[in-house]
Amino acid sequence: MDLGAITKYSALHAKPNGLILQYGTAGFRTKAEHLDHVMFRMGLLAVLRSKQTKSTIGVMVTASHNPEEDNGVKLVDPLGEMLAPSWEEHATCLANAEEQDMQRVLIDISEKEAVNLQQDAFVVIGRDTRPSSEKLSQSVIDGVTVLGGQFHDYGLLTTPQLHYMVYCRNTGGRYGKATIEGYYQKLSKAFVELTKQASCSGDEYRSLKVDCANGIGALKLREMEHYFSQGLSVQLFNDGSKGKLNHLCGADFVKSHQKPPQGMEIKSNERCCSFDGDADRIVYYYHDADGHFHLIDGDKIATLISSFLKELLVEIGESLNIGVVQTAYANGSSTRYLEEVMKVPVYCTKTGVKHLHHKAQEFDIGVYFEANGHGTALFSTAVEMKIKQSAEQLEDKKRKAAKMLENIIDLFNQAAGDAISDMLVIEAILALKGLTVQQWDALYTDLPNRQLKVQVADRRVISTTDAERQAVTPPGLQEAINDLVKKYKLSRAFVRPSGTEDVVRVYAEADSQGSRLVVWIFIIWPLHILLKVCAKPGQSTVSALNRESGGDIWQLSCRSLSHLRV
Ligand code: 16G
Ligand code: MG
Repeated sequence: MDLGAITKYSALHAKPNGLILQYGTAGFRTKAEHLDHVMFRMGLLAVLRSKQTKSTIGVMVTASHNPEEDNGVKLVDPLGEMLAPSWEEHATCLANAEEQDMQRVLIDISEKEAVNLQQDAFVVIGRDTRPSSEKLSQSVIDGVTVLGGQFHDYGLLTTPQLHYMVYCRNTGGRYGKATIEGYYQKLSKAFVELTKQASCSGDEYRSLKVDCANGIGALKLREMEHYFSQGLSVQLFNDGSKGKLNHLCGADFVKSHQKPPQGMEIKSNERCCSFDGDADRIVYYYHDADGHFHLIDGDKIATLISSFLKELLVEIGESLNIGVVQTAYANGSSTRYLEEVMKVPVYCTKTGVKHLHHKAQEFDIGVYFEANGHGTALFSTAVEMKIKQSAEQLEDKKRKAAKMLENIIDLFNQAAGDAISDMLVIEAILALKGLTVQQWDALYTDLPNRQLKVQVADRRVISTTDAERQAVTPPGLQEAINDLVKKYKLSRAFVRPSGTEDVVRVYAEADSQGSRLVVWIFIIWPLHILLKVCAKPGQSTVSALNRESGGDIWQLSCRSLSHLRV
């Protein structure tokens, strides 16, 4: 380690005084102008991680669905997974070390993790389309270089594409070729093979409108579309030619506002989808004949995928263990449908892809999705081998199903949830099953639900257990939620501190009887208590609520809270 060079270069990427950042659910994220030192230091850390694992490590510069002015960075571990938790702590320490402590922190990490500093290191880098991303990824490269690491800069990539590259490079090419061309070819070949087998290939199944959130997804889908155009024609909106990244568009906007993105014309019953800013999330939606908007979120995507996989397994005659992984945000109807109708076991983990991914690895086939549209399916190596054999050996009908499964396995990005790959999986399944978007939507009816975010003085006053479904502190909060929830059918509510923003998130759902009012009361009640405990100084409960709901809550809160005692 050339400590002199590190100190010299670090001074060119100086840390702003007093700035403390945390490696959160999906890495570091904040205003782009505060991130130069973090990028340089994550370049250093990636080299150490690469030396320790003797593998290629990825660094992605993106802030996903955050506003354009923000940016962020996350490290990708050898099998395309999120960084191991112990290294998240190292990342936080390194990012927050004062200039004069940097060397010591680097040495500490190397010693704690028994890093052989003589080992070679290789880092691959990708970035999204934010104006700040190019310069920030150059700072990552500075960090890699000063520690003697080799690197390959892929330039503009979606986040899941970078995960794919890392996975390919560390599995000797068995997973695929670590080039953008390799990614396009692998997915498109599987998709075209699958759609060739579809009996219904009318126009309805062939065309799809895609809102690209004015982000990297547009660029990459445009590059890729001619590879799969035999099976699907995509019409891109919010492609970055004029609008602002994630502004009034994209998967996060559509999911949280439960309305279509701006900049997209939707005719009734047309199938549409939205990516987020780095194209690792996808949600579908349509307008019915009466002009009502219908959102098809991650829960329904998981249901479609897992039921299709289960049907194929039955046809092949394989009894493999298949599980679905969700978070507390999964709509209660989806969980009931999966467990009771489809008889598929469902598991709940904390929010954040790393938790779901980890749980999904326990099954022969693990399908995981967050309601917000982030997810994929994982297949164990044993399953992949078994299906490959079946596709060669079984007799006709079974062979056809095994072949289909083989292609579906290739079509999933098993390194990370991937909007492009998920979109192609969904389109293939709809075409193969001859399902319209309305039929898919009708699998079950979502319980009415609401989500809210609230700023509090210190979100850490709230701690949770049971996969974030129960609040442990502040005292009294969970009891208040319980008291209220038990009065309404199929109702559920929870409060959790966000891992990506300085806010508290609140979720509630109940059956459709008096849905809107009931759901708002659910939210108002625990929040009322919550804000009494930890409101920002000078902020009144109602004004905070009112601001969050855009005024919607004011009248309701007056009426519905007047008879409740807090
Ligand atoms: C990040 C997470 C996502 C989570 C979201 C909200 C990854 C790759 N992404 O986008 O899983 O749902 O943050 O998290 O992990 P929050 O509610 O804790 O802010
Ligand atoms: Mg994202």
